[in-house]
This record gives sequence, structure tokens and C-alpha cells, in this order.
Amino acid sequence: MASSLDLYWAGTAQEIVQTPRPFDSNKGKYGHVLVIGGTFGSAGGKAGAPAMTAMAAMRAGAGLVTAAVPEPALPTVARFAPELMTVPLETNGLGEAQLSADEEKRQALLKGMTVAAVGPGLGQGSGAEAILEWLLNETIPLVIDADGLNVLAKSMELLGGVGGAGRTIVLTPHPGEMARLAGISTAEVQSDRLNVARDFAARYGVILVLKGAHTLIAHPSGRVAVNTTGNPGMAKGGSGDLLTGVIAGLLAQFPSDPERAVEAAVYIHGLAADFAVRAGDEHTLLATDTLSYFSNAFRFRS
Ligand code: NPW
Ligand code: AMP
Ligand code: MG
Repeated sequence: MASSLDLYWAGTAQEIVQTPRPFDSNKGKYGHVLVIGGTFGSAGGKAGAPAMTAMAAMRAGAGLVTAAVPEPALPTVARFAPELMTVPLETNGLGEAQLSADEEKRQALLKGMTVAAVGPGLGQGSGAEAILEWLLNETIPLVIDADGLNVLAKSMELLGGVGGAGRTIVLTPHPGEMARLAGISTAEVQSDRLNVARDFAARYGVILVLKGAHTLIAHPSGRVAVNTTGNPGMAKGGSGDLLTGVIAGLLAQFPSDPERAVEAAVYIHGLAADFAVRAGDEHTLLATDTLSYFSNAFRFRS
């Protein structure tokens, strides 16, 4: 078994985001992120989660971002930013997203998309499971977070055989979600973070981001990077939803270098929060406050 000496620093990936954009760039060169999530109705009000993911993907530099959310959530999500595009998802009576039975509509949703981020606020009903199963059987690079992970944890067979072999699949569990995925307790995850992350990534051929203080980024090859940015002010609702957007936003721009894109995303997301806390306070910090510090984080100066 590999030792902790295999750990390296996620900050080494930072230079990819500092590469200047060519003078004659256009938005088509920087990818199109599709965010799928949200619930809005009697099942709950989680429209903010996909909205935050989309905002972070835009701030991370994606060329275009579209949020696909249950129709009742659409006005709320659209109001977050005029730059953001929205698409209504079919919805059940509880306000949860459903997978369309129409193959043409499903394909239209993915048309022109570079990467999909699925799960924030999605809920865990049968609609969420069908959406996950559909996306895993497509070829688009995927970031799976939050309820996307909770759905997977109940149907781990969905993950069998889809990772590796050139397909980029990134999973971003916090320790509670990791415990559900691995079928162990949160305490067991926390007492052996390195091995839990590394074994899962290698077994399923995915990039596994095990969040928390010193987030680990485990690659299918067995390499694991440790992140050095971030602070306890981030232990608030919404922080992880933003991270999912940064990861998707960088994957959209650097699709041929997914390992470094994911590491850079984790590093920058934490650095933005470090700058925000330095200017404010860890108690009062809101996840969305960090969005204004993304520019500082991309330039590595507060
Ligand atoms: P405990 O309490 O220690 O046993 P859940 P969620 C654990 C959406 N959101 N270290 C901890 O367990 C998300 O996108 C929507 C150790 C904790 O109580 C999801 O779709 C928002 N343990 C959905 O809500 C804003 C840790 O996990 C438990 C840990 C549910 O997501 C909020 C919580 O995890 C939210 O993002 C750590 N570092 N971190 C919106 N505005 O729309 C977590 N745990 O039960 O999976 O719930 O993460 O809130
Ligand atoms: P989530 O639980 O999905 O909202 O994700 C929380 C985000 O905040 C992840 O990126 C975590 O790594 C980060 N985070 C939470 N608590 C801490 C902490 N104590 N130190 C550093 N980062 C943290
Ligand atoms: Mg989360």
C-alpha cells in the first residue's frame, strides 16, 4: 500500500489559471458548463444550490453557463445573474426534477455542453436517480456533488465501469457523503482520509475530492494531492456548491488536463475564502461572499 509520502501539494496546479487568454479569444474557446440541480416546491426550497454552482462556474471563467432546474425554480435561479442562462427541467408535483422521457429533449439539453455538474439541491427521489443514470451513460465529463452523490450511494452499480478510459468523472463528497458512498461511518472516513479517498478513486476510475480541512484530491492512478487553502469560515451551507462550480468551470476551460484543473479549483476556492476571511471574519462569512474574492485568488494576491 502506498504511504502518505505520495501526497503532493494542490497549489502546484495554480499556474494553469494564470495562463493569459489569447488576444483573439472568444467565449466558445472556454467551454459551456451545464449545471443540473435544484428543488422548488413542497419537497423543499433548494434553488440556491445550483445557482451558486452556476455563479462559481461563471466566476471561474467558463465561456457560457446554463442552469437546468425544475421549472418552478427557474425565476429564482435566473435572478442571480443576467449572464446566466436557464433551462426548465420537467418537474413532479413536489418540485423535484424529472428526467424527460423524450430522447430528443434529453439530447438537446447536452447539445454543445463541455461539462455537466449535477447534484446541488437536486433531491434524492426517483427523478434524481434517473438523471444520474442517464448522465453516467453519456460521454460528457461530469462533476457529481451533493444529492447526486447521495443517489449514487444508494445505487453504487451505476458507477461501475463508467470511470477511467478517458472519461472524466469527478466526485466531490464531504465526509458525510463519503461515508455514504463507501458504506462506512463519518468517523471512519475522518480517521483514514488518505486511504479512503485513494482506494475509492482507484477502484472506480474517478477523481475523488474528499472535502474538509485539508481537502484531498485523489486520482485514479493512486496519486493524491493535499490542499493547503481554506478555513473554518467555509463550514457553512453553500461552500461546497460553489466548489462544484469552480471545478466545472476550470474543467470546461482545461478539458485535456482534468487532474490539474480539479486541483487548481480546490486550491483557488479555498484561497478566495482565505482572502475573504482576512478582509472580514470567519463567523460572518457567507459562501457567496467569497465570489468577490475569486479575482484575488486567481491572481494569488489579496
Ligand atoms: P454529522 O452531523 O457530523 O454526522 P448532508 P448537506 C457531515 C443542498 N444545499 N466533517 C455532517 O454530519 C446540497 O447541495 C442547498 C465531518 C453534516 O451534518 C445538497 O443537495 C442549499 N462531517 C443538500 O442541500 C444550501 C461533515 O454531513 C452532514 C463534514 C444536502 O446537503 C445548503 C451534512 O450533510 C446545501 O448545500 C465535515 N467537514 N461536512 C441551498 N441554499 O439551496 C459534512 N459533514 O446531510 O449531506 O446535507 O451537505 O447540507
Ligand atoms: P459542503 O459541505 O458540500 O458545503 O462543502 C464545504 C466546503 O467548505 C468544502 O470545500 C470544504 O473543504 C470546505 N470546508 C468546510 N469546513 C472547512 C474547514 N474547517 N477548513 C477548510 N475548509 C473547509
Ligand atoms: Mg455540499
